[in-house]
Amino acid sequence: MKIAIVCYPTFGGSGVVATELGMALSKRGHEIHFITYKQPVRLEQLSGNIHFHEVNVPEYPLFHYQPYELALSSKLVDMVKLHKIEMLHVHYAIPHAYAGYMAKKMLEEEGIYLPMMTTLHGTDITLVGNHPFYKPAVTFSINNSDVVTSVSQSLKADTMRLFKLRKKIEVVPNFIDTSKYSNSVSNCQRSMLARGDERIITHVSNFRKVKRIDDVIMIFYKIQQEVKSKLVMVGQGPEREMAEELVAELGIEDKVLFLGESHEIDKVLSFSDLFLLPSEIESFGLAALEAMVNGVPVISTNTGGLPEVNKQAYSGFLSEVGAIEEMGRNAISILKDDETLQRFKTNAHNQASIFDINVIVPLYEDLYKQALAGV
Ligand code: GMT
Repeated sequence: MKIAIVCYPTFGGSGVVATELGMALSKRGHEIHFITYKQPVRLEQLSGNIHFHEVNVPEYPLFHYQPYELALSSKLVDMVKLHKIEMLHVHYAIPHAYAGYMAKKMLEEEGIYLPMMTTLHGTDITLVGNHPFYKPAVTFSINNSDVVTSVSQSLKADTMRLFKLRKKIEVVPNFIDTSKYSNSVSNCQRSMLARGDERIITHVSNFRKVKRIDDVIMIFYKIQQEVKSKLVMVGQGPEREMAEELVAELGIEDKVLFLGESHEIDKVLSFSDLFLLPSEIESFGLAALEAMVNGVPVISTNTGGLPEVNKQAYSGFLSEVGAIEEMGRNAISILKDDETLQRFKTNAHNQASIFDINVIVPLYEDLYKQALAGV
């Protein structure tokens, strides 16, 4: 199949899922066209059947806001005609489903049928999409997609609750390539982050409010009082400054490392003993899955899709949002001895394999086939 993928090309979960999906589909023989404003960060190489088409939005002084949707829908029309693309898959409803629908309509005028799949990732529904400023347009573009998928049962339920939809939603969870996981940790590289007798606790996110970065720091504060440990913070975003200030206030600067955005997340995770994800909202929690595949147990909240990913007292523990004390205690109970930690690590890896790329990607392929057949 010739498939166009529209996504955000940044470090965010939806862009990562879209990129990994495109790369996996290309390995399965499909021709993939990424159409976005920058080459996606995780797009390793542009091979014979992976293409990237940049959407340019020229600055024009009359416009207070540059019309990205217009440029994207025009680019889609051109690329579909040029490369004879058969299927459009947009990730994150805003504004991609809206632009995709416009492209679909323009192509229809020329007698070209382009089925569109919209994958809902989370904040496009729960935070941004639900805002009254966007809601009518988001409702319209979901209802006019040929196939709609969500990344968890929880996000499906939220979407049905928040929007008036006549469209069926298929659940296709986030996935992970378990074959990429390596069990070998070099002590030399690990020692750059922590001493041999210290546990490594990790958090990876875009440091937005919804990730409750202050809770991450406070949970770690509890842990380090009882367990020799270091906290490794990976990512960048609006809450980083606040986090650094809180770390200084608590006097634990020598125990917390801020690495910023990194292309070596798997390496950091392979050294890690525990992952913290105390989010306010999380439609799935790809970061938790990436930790688990590396054999890292997860302390998370029980919000959104997290209970579909992290299993209580097996791959980690789940608590109410803001339950810092409990999350700290649960973390210590995993870290306290090597035997318990090893058991949780093995469980975490086993739990991740449920979401293996070879199980999930065929679900998307089946839906593409149905859309092409007009089912
Ligand atoms: O919150 C993020 O890390 C970014 C965000 C995005 O839209 O890129 O991630 C969302 O999509 C991911 C991939 O489907 C999910 O795993 C994340 O749980 C979801 N984030 C939220 O719901 C807050």
